[in-house]
Amino acid sequence: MTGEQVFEETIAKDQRVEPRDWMPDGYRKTMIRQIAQHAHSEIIGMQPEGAWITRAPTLRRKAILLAKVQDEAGHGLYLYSAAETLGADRGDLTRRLIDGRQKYSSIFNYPTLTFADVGVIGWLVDGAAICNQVPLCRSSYGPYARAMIRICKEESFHQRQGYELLMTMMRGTAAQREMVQDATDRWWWPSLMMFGPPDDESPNSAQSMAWKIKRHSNDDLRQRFVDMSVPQAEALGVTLPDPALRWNADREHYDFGEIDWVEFKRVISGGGPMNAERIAHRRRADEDGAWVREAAAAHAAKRAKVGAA
Ligand code: FAQ
Repeated sequence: MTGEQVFEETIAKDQRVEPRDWMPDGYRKTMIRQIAQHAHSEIIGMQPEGAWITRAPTLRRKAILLAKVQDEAGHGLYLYSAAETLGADRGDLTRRLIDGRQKYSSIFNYPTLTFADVGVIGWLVDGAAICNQVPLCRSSYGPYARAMIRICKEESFHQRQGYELLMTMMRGTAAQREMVQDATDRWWWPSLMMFGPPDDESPNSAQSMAWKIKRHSNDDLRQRFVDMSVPQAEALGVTLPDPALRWNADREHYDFGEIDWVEFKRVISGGGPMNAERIAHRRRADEDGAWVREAAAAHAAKRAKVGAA
């Protein structure tokens, strides 16, 4: 059998493609694109919540938040390693991010204005991430699918910590309840955008689904997330900011209003409220870390020389 036939059979049989296997160039390119965007999202995604670490209201909340943000860093590094199994270079991927040649999730281009945002990010953003990523545990590329298993377990903890934080605030003062409602109002629509453009405007979906990289369409996962979130909002006592949101007994799903796709396009092309700041911060961190990478490389070269002698 040719490499191509083996690849086709692997996909047809729902088995995993592994790094040394033959794969079409397009498959490799798509996987590098998706994994890199995902890794960049985790790394840039440290910033909105990271901004609250020094201002967390109690030691307990600070410890939880610190652990969560560290987890995001871990996910990013884990995913860059998965991209490296496809021949990508980590430094090159970082440069592409900083130069605006590769994307990261639109959601991280919004500001975190109060501590309630930390709770709402856990509830809605991690909630959406889980919804999108659980099916990716069955994605056809082995290293990515396996990375997703661990990442999803940690995202579940993140989602619960967010929801628990919001529950606590909702039991607090009227001002705290208002903060939770305000944060929900600001994050709800951007969370729905995390699932990507509508199916009929998603250029990558058909091929990615044929290759079993994606298991469900953008719209199907978005609907799943809406259905999951409505009862959670009710239990919490907040209103989701969508007057069109209502149960549709025929479809057995919630109907919801029109997403502002103009805003989505603006944010993914660099025009969101925090795009410039997020990238500037990442660039600064990269420049500040240059000496560490140089020192590590020099040390490794020295050791290799000693080893060779
Ligand atoms: N933002 O043809 P499609 C997290 C791009 S969770 C920015 O539908 P595809 C955890 C798309 O890349 C967030 N760009 O694309 C966390 C494509 O661009 P290109 C990360 C978006 O790939 C929580 C173009 O639009 N999760 O970080 C977005 O088939 C809390 C056309 O779109 C993942 O990355 C968007 N929202 O489907 C961390 C999950 N949507 O390169 C910290 C893995 C679409 O062709 C705190 N990724 N685009 O120019 C996926 O499942 C998919 O890549 C989709 C997009 C569903 C995101």
